[in-house]
Formats: sequence, C-alpha cells, structure tokens
Amino acid sequence: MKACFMGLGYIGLPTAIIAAKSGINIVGVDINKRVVEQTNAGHLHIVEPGMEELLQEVLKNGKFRATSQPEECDAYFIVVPTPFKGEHQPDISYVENATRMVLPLLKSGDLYVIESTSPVGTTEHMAELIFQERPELKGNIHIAYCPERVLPGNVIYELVNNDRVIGGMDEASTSHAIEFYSQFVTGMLHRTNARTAELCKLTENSSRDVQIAFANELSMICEQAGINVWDLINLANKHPRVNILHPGCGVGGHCIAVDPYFITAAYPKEARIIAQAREINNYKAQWCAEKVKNAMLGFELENHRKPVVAMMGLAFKPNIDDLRESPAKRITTEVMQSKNNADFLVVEPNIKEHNVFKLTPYEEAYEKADIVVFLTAHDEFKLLDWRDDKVILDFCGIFKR
Ligand code: SAJ
Repeated sequence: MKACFMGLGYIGLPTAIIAAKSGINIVGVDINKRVVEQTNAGHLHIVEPGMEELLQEVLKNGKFRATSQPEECDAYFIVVPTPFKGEHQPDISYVENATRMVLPLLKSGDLYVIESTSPVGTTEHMAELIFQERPELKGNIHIAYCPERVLPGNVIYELVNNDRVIGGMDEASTSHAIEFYSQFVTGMLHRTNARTAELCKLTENSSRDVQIAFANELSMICEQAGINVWDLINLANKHPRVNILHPGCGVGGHCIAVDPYFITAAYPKEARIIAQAREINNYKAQWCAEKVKNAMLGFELENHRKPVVAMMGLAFKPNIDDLRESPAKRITTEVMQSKNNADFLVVEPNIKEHNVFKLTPYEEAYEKADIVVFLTAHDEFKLLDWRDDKVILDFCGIFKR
C-alpha cells in the first residue's frame, strides 16, 4: 500500500508521519519547496511536541519522503487549507487544485479522501470534477470525506486515539476509507455519507463556538448586574445537566472562529444561532478593548498622569505560542492604537520576540503596571498574587474575582 498526502501543514504532515509509522509507504506533497526540503532534512516546520522525532524515524526507515509533485499511489489524501474569499465565503480552490494534480494518476480501485474542512457538497463536487476529466473511473474508484479532530499540541495522541467520522460517496467507498484509517487509528471509525461527515466537522466547531458565546454573553450580563461570572458559572454547573464553558476575550485560532462561517455562508436563513454566536464572540473582543480604554481614561482623570498598562497574553488560547486569529492580539493592537495616553508593556511568555510588539517578562510588567489586563489564561499568570493597588481587568479568569 502506497499513499499520497497532498498538503504538509498542521494536519497533513502529522497524519502522513503517523500513517508511515504504522508501516504504510507515504509520499508527502507540498507546493512550498522550503517545506519539502526542511521535511526531508528531518526538521519539522510546525510546532508539535514529539513529532520531529517521529519524522526522523520514518525518513530513516524509508517509509516517508516529501516531494513537490504527487506520484502514482493506491490512496490520495487532500489535506490543504480552505481559507475565505471575500466576506467569509469558503474558498475551495486549494482542494480543487490538489485534486487536479492527482487526477491524471488515479486508477481503478484507488481511494481518494478529502480531510480539509470543507463546505457541504465539496466531496460530491470533487467527484464530479474527477469523472468529468476521467469518465472511465466512474464506479471504479472510492471517494470519501474524513475530517480531522486533533488538538494542536496533543496531535500524536489524538490522531491515533480519537474517534473519526468517515463518509463515503457510497458504502464501498466508506468501507475502503475505514480500512485505510484502521491501520493507524485505534479510536472508533464511524460510518456515514460524505455530506453528513462534512457538516459534522463544521457542527463540532460551531457547537463549541455557540457554547463559548453563551459564556461570553453571561460575562457581559454579569458585569452589568454586578455579579461575579466565575462564581455564577461554577454554581450553575453544579446542576447535573448544565455545563457552561469559560468566558474569555473572544474566540481565536484557525478553526472555531472560522468553520461556523462555512455553515452561515451556505445557509444564511437557517443558521441563526450560529451566526449570532460568531457576532457575540467577535463583539466580546471589542467590548474588552472598550473596557481597557475606559480604565485608562479613568486612571488619567483620577491620577493626573498617564497610566502604565500591561497587556498580559497575545496567544489565542492558554499555554501555546500560536497568535493566529488571536483576539488578545487584536485587543492589544486596538488599545495601543487608540488616542488614549498610556505606556504599554506587552507580555507573551510563550514567545521570545515579536516583530510588532516589544515583549516584557510577565513579572516585571505586573510589577510596573498601573492597569493590568489579563487576556490569555497562561499558567504563569496564575502564580501572581492579587494586588489591591492596581486596576486589574481579568477577562480570562486568572483570579476569578
Ligand atoms: N475558548 C474560550 N472558552 C472556552 C474554551 C475555549 O473562550 O471555554 C476559546 C479559546 O481561548 C480559543 C478558542 O476558544 O480562543 C478556541 O480554542 P479551543 O481550545 O476550543 O479549540 P481549537 O481551535 O484549538 O481546536 C478546535 C477543536 N474543536 C473542538 O473542540 C470542537 C479541535 O478538536 C479541532 O480539531 C480544531 O478546532 C480544528 O482543527 O478544527
């Protein structure tokens, strides 16, 4: 069995490596020459604990190699990005381009699987494209959709242990795809059709977005009502059927803040809660920025001098170095660009330097600041003691006060 992974990014590369480790011969393809070279040299171009050692192992035993052109295999996996075009419209052109690249290589009996997060109908659309160009393959190849569910930072464990949903264009395609994944996945492999599998991926991330929006909405209600939102949620969660998530300064990353738009773009009339949740989570970041600006103004009026403001955390979630789509970064930028008079200390303990922000160690910033704004709940911050002599805006529950 020889398989080709189109796309060596955050998901494609780890999946290709884990598949190779299970004994499958893998060719990893990326249009970025630097990624190909770096990968073949045994260096990981993404951050993922433990993965570089596995890469070196599968390169050494000859089970894996990277290249910029696909070659004839028995199975093809499309694991490329699906970004936006215009106002939140999904762009499936990378999926289409990768499919066109493998099209001439397909032969009877082959398996073709899309893993990229995709709008409903993408797999059918790609099947049409394949059969338009290669009508003789109709009924002779297996086509399926199988989304990933891994949490960056815990990929080695989750790729193997998580359950997966596999949706074929027909029963035989589903069975073929299940056979492939069962070589390295020990979690359950659940059968469905391609459209359901596509919507399932979008549903998982939209569900989390809606739940976080609920927590964020509560935090704004509590602010008005003079109630501690952390106490409230803790108490409400004592109910056996209630499980409210944590409020924060908004939702970031490349998945939860993005995937719901794949549903709202296609079903604008029906997807009302999903659209509203996106709005609430985006609004929460703006709301936090306004709170900081008001605190700065208040400080200046009271103390007749400009405040020192510490912005604590830039990453999109705790204990990572990933700033993609980060509300903390957005808030910091907005506050620093506002007309208010202040000196800023920007803190992100998980990165050494940044090309825009000059970074300050967290303890030094906490000590020097008049106003401290907690944006990301990094573990280090939880070691700090509450200080009555500072204005503390705790948007992510460091002190839960
Ligand atoms: N967040 C909150 N409150 C919470 C939980 C999260 O504000 O209670 C915020 C985080 O701070 C962050 C954002 O939500 O800004 C997203 O973080 P996350 O940890 O919830 O999720 P991601 O984006 O790292 O990974 C998600 C996961 N999906 C689900 O949990 C349903 C992961 O399993 C997916 O594989 C991944 O998206 C993906 O690739 O789609």
